[in-house]
Amino acid sequence: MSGDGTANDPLVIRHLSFLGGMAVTGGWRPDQQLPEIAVAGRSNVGKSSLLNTLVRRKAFARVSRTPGRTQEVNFFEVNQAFIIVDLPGYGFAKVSRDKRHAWRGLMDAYLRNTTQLRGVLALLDARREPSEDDLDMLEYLAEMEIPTLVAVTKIDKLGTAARREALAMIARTTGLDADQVVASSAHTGEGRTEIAEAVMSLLDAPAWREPTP
Ligand SMILES: Nc1nc2c(ncn2[C@@H]2O[C@H](COP(=O)(O)OP(=O)(O)O)[C@@H](O)[C@H]2O)c(=O)[nH]1
Ligand SMILES: [Mg+2]
Repeated sequence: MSGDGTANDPLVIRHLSFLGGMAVTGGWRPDQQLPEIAVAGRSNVGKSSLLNTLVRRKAFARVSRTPGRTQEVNFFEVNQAFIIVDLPGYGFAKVSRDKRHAWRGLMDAYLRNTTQLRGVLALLDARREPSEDDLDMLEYLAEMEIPTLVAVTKIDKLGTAARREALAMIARTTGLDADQVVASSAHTGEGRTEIAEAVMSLLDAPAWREPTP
């Protein structure tokens, strides 16, 4: 069951709007004082696709044909109740070293400016061994003590045996328990219900930190 009906859907979408993007560090962020969930992962991991699955729209967040280009933090309001923060993808091989480190800067800028963050959905690609950037991101989130849910994307690309191996490899490399990692697919909708449930419970948690002056 991938949760296609809305009867047991933990996240029924009634209203969606794109609020805007923050392109430069210290830049704009929305006025809305709504709880936020941020989504992070390397460029091309399937972040936009998973966001679309989560909000049940085909093309709400743009699925990119030119990976590594957008270096923006984008804000989407859901049901006038919370905000999904689409963080820039990192680790695209063809961008310069400077740009590779821009992720950290944007993440820091976002964190400095939010008092609303409840948690991060961190994505890893099922077909790849977690990169140094992936591990850096997870370590960074752990150091900052930000509640984090890890989801593995594109699981539909693997057969039963490969899937088991991939999930074990990812658990081993990241040091996470296998049951802390949600297998997901934007194509089949697998994992959508579990991720939506986790998002809803993160939203109920207290803010990750008090505002800094
Ligand atoms: N098979 C499969 N392909 C996917 C999935 N999610 C994303 N993709 C493909 O991966 C590429 C990058 O997706 P996108 O959502 O733009 O990744 P982003 O750069 O992380 O936002 C696109 O060609 C998608 O069609 C998935 O769950 N299964
Ligand atoms: Mg994207």
